[in-house]
Amino acid sequence: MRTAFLLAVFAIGGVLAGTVVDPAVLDACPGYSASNVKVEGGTLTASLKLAGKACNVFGTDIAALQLEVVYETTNRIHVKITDPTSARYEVPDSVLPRPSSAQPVSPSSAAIQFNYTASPFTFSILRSRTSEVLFSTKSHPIIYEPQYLRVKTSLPSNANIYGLGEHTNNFRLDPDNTTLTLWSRDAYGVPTGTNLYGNHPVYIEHRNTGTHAVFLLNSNGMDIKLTEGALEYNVIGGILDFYFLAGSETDPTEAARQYAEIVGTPAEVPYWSFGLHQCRFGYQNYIDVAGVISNYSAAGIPLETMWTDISLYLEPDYFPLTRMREIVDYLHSHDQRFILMTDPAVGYFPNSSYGPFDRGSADGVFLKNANGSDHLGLVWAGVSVWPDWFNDNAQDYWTTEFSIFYNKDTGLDIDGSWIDMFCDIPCTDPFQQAINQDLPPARTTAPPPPDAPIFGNPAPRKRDLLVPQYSINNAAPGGNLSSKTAYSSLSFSPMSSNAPSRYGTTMSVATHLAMLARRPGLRTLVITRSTFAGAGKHVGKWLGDNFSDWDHYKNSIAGMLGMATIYQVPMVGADICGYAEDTTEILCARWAMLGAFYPFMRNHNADTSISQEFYRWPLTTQAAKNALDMRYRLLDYFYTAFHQANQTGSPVVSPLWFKYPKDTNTYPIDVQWFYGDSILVSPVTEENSTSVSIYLPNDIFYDFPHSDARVQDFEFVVAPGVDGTASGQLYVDDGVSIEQSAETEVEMSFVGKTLKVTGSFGFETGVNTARVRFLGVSKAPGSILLNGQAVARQGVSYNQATQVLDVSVGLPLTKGFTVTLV
Ligand code: MIG
Repeated sequence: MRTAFLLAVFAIGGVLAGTVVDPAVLDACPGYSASNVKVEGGTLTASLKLAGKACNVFGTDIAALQLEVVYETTNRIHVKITDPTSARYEVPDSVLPRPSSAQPVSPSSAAIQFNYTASPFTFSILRSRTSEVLFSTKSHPIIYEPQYLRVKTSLPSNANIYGLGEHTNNFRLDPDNTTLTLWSRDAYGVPTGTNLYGNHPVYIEHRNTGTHAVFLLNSNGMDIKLTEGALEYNVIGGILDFYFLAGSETDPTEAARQYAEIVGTPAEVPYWSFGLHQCRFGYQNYIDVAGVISNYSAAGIPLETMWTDISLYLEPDYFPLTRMREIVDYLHSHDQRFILMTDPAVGYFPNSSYGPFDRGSADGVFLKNANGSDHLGLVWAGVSVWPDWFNDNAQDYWTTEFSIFYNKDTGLDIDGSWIDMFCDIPCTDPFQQAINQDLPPARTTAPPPPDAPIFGNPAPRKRDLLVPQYSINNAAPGGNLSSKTAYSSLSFSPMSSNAPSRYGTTMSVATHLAMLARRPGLRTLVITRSTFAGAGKHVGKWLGDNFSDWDHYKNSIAGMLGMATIYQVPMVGADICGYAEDTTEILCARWAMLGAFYPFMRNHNADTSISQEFYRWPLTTQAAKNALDMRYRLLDYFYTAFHQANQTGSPVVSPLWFKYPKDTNTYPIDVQWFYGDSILVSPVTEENSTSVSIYLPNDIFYDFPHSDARVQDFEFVVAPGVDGTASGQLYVDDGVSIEQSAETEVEMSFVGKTLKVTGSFGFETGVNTARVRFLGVSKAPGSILLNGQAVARQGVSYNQATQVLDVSVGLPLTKGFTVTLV
């Protein structure tokens, strides 16, 4: 009961009023006229003056504005409109460092152009080569008031717009009738059509003629409206700060990469992050936690990371530190990991010498009210204060608290971090509200004896469960997941109205740094719910409190695509089997398979729902094992994709139209996706269904090879497309270090009849390339040459029915090789 009440309260915060305005009123505003236009190379500046009687729709129209346009790269134009007479809020560099400003490029070399009319002032962005209009404010005056900004562009009819999240709408937004509200909100059940925790004011528009992107760098609350033929921003503060990205006429992934040039490419995460994570809110006590770990082993489902939620620190009697330390040690000695929730709220205990509160107070790091007193709010620990991440001492404070609470010798030696929860209750009287809401929570059942035996029964199996089966395409994982080397093996400073939308991102940065300080030189994993543009550079994201139902199962795919493909937050996944309400054996089985193709694979559950670990039902156990078998065989393949994302911003998962941009059938598809560069995933999406209708673009697709022999060595799979060629990459390193002293980067290319494997082989993998599997081979080749030498008969097997040809290689991955089918 208590939980339901709390959640209802949490849902109140931050909802925009949703003003309805007659568009004709806005279009009748005077707009501005441009004068004093100066052009110097790739820079244009102008003064904008109100061009008629102010319309004062939501305040007073600002009379004079300043325009600055910079051709920052050949693919990027930055358009900034500011009020020269008063300082308006701009997203600080510490939240989003601007791309380094080299010399502006000459417009004649740019792929897109900024055009304008002086009076009335309107502007448009055109593709240079074709003069196609990508963005145009024509006939829609700009409105610029203290708390209202409006820019409206026309769009082609039935435009293909993706992004502008976080939301749970379809991936392709309904271009005729959509309002997207951006304003961080703890939205239980992540309802469609409402604002959620993430704020990413960027869209990619895809046309038959090309793909471009538009980013409005503004963290104020906003409504973005898509009506037939137009897209309209309604922003409640800040400035107009647009980045227009040319994308490409042929390759949609270019738009994604160009956006990464602004917000940064995603953080590299440890190799083990791609293993299976198990979590829940409501584990009863330490015995329960240990039992889950044992039961996963007993069921033969390879669990990589065990997570616990807030109960662990709210209810120390149920989770005694010594016993939790024993569990963490156990996990580590079995090459498994541990992650614990960290909320930013610090219990307000001014009179009881509580270290985290006392140290923060001494350093003055907590958010303050206007009168300088601590800003008090209410969350799980009771009345609380919050670090102000813009305070100069905040990072040291957070790093110190992490080093104490998560000390490996005396505290909990976490391997990654999970962060959550700003107070978004209107905390008018947090002391009374704490009493009303029974916070911090108190249990009616007694804690278990502190010395109960754990890990006794059933006997845990060894971690060789994690030894994956053979792998396909450009990689085969060997050894276990975690030891890669084994095979080888409020009153913010300053308080501002849009602070909540970036609190999460600034906390993410602080947490990332605090984690790095604990284990210098090693990568870490930080997962959060609240994100602003640029968050992916520091953290991964889970998609919030979904429900255990088929709609949420299905729309998690669009959610993942939004984060990973558009917003550059690719370490993303939804709560597998569903967070709130009770899951079912079938739903959880299907979701285990779907979730095996999220970048971040975590089963997580609410405190009032039934248990849903994958081993709870036979069907689900089997589904999880099958799915994990595939996922782990593809680990190096996906790890390679992630490394490339870190290098260039190329997406780790993509919608079909990213690969088949001319195929209009692919534009609305958001229940199929590419996992990495070449695996098409098409899950069953209906309950009680055992088949699925899928769309296959005009190309050659092969069934994912079933597992057969257990191979720890690498296996390459060659799957030619319609043009008869195939290509791929493999990246291998030690999986954990930030600075790598040795890396292996392999290129595979199959052209004509020859597979060439080339590259640099600095990292000592210690394993072989066991074999190459060629798909779609319609007849047995006469002979096969490995590095020019005929391969002996026993090294070749061909199956006419499946058209699969396997060629044994057995060479260490220390140099390239060629295989020729003659
Ligand atoms: O009010 O930490 O989305 O994953 O289990 C709920 C308890 C607070 C919300 C998170 C959820 C987590 C829960 N938290």
